[in-house]
Parts: sequence; C-alpha cells; structure tokens
Amino acid sequence: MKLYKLAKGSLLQHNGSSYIIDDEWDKLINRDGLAAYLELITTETTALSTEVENEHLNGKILPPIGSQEVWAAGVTYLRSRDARMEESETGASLYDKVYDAPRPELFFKALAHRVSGHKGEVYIRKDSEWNVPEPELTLFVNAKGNIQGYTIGNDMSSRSIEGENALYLPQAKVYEKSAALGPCLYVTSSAIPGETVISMNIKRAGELVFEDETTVSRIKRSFTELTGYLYSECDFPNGCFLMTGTCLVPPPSFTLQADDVVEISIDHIGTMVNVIGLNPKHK
Ligand code: DO4
Ligand code: MG
Repeated sequence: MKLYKLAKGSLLQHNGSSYIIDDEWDKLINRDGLAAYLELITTETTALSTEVENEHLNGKILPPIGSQEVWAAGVTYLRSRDARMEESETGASLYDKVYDAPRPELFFKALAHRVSGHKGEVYIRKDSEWNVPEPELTLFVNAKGNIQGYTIGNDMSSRSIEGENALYLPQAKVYEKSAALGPCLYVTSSAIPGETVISMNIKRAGELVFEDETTVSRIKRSFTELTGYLYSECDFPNGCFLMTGTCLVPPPSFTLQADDVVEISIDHIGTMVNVIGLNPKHK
C-alpha cells in the first residue's frame, strides 16, 4: 500500500484503487497496525475515479513527514565505508572501526522544515566543493518502535567538509534542504525483502552522468538492530524516520552541480526526483 501526503489529507493506493483519507498525518502514520487500519479503510471508503486520482498525484505531493525527527545511520554498507576511508586522511580508521563495531553510527539529520519532497529542490553548500546525494532506504518507525513503512531518502552530503575532519560531520550533513523524503510511505506488515533494488541516476543538461544500483541485502546490520540503538535512550512521541545508510557512492571525480537532476528508485516504493539547487541567499 502506498500512502501519499497531500496538502489536505492523504491518498492511499491499494490494489489498483485510490482512496482519500482525512485523518491527521502524524496520528495516522503513528498508529500501531497501520497496514491493517489502511486495509480496513479500503473496504469502507469509495474509491476515486482515475481522473481525480491523477489530479491528486500530478499535483503537489508533500514529503511523507509531519512532526517527526529524521535520523540517519552511517557506514552500513561496505561501499560507504570504503568511500569514506578514501576521502578522509585523518578519519579512515574511524570508518573501518564503526563498520565492525557492535554500536552503529547514528546521527540526527533533520526536522520537516529542512526536508524536500518528490520533485523538490535539494541544496549543495556554498562552502563545499565536493557534494553527493546519498540514496537510502528510509524506515518509518512509530512511537512504540515498530517499523510501519518505508520511503526513499536522500542524505545530501558534503564529502569535502566531512573528509577534512570527521568532527565536521554535522556541517557536512545538516543545512537547508539537505534531506529529501518521498514520494510516498510504502506501508506493509511484512519486512521489505533483501532483493529489493535501490538505484540512482544523475543527469546533467539531460545527459546521464552517473548510474548505479544494488540491493538492500548488502546492508551490514538489521533494521531492528538500528532502531533498537536509536530507541534505547530516545523517545519519539510521533515516531521517527531513519535513513539506513548509503549503498551507492559516485566515484571521487564526481561532484554535483546546480540544476543536476537526481533520480532515486527503490522497488515497491517508487521513484523520487530532486533537482540540485543553491540556497538563494548565496546567489
Ligand atoms: O560517517 C559518515 C556518514 C555516513 C553516511 O551518511 C552513510 O553511510 O550513509
Ligand atoms: Mg548517509
């Protein structure tokens, strides 16, 4: 089931039909047994006509977040560990150690006001010369710590700032429009399968400049391990989004430029498209 956040209410897609739900977003997604609740709604609500469904989906789709925090896990795939060891002269052994350590790397990424949605802009920093998108399967975990659904995340990162000194990580990771979530919340009562494909392509002036893909099965840690550490000393009354780490990293010669178009697809969820921009206060 796919749940899209609209300017007013949400749109649920299930078995080829769509339904409008009026429930308040935070309350809706945070309820335990969300999949069963949504399934019940489909039996009690009249489905939309295709015309009305298309009007909604071609209009403004908001990122699937309300008042939740967005957190991110790091160095959960070998590809991320290797890229970070290459970029950092001083911190190489940190990445190596955290990849193998029992405790995962978890960091605070954003609140909703810094999060873009499908077709929205994400920014690169003015003081960073090496910038990449990080495509990440993102969990929505409710207040009780149960994974209720999945969405696509982009953990925009400055590799030059992070590479200069690992203590600069928050500046490499947290700035205006440094995160994107979308296009929907994929709600399921079963775990997303390991063979789920994550792919990313980047276009510049219409030309493909990067493309790659992998599967979720290459992750080093389980999702319950990541959420267990995150929830062990923090409460999230409205639930929380957790980006699970990047599995694809463009080569060192690559950096993003303004107007590049980043397309991230994850099986079952869909495709999120973002355009790279600069904070207008620097233009
Ligand atoms: O350790 C730095 C950040 C790691 C990260 O964001 C990732 O692996 O996705
Ligand atoms: Mg990341």
